[in-house]
Amino acid sequence: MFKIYGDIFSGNCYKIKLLSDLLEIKYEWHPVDILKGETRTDEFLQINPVGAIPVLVDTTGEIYTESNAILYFLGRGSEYWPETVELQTRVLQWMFFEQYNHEPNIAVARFIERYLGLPDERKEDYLSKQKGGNRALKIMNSALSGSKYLIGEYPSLADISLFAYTHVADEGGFDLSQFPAVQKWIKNIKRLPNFTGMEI
Ligand SMILES: N[C@@H](CCC(=O)N[C@@H](CS)C(=O)NCC(=O)O)C(=O)O
Repeated sequence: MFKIYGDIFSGNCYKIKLLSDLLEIKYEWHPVDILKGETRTDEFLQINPVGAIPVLVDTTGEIYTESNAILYFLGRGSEYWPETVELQTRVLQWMFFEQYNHEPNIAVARFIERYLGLPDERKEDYLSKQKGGNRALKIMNSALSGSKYLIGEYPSLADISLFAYTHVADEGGFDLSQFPAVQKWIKNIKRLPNFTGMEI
């Protein structure tokens, strides 16, 4: 059985759990508390020198890090990874967008609010993330106004990757009611067979 090291309320970790559940892949969940510094212990750094979760350990003991790379590892060959190189490239395009334009704004604002309780010394940082986060949501909303999922009429790894932090973006101060196509897409993903939320 695979081992997943993660924090279920972290979108980067939850996306691995969600895809595993959708595909009925069995795993053992190993909780890691980032606020207690558990990603920076010598023991953890042996597993991932970057000092971050999620981490996936496969049945042979091989270690994989970076959430979107792990999605690829688990999802290639499934209905969430399209067959043509053109569509595969579109999926990757959205997954890189997630890590560069979306997550650094939305996940960080949410971390400051939900995990740290929006302390005064982080308020400026928090507010600076709103513009970029709203811009990322606007781009998604525009794409989703023309199709049911990000790359067309079927869900892909791009949707799983971006769903993780988007569906809880309100916890970082983002108003999803401004993005109706994104809200509809969230509902569609929640209706996928075997969908599970941020609970373990
Ligand atoms: N690009 C990485 C980001 C991983 C990441 O930043 N993980 C956070 C939790 S969401 C973490 O482990 N932070 C703890 C730390 O930096 O010590 C991925 O997609 O997996």
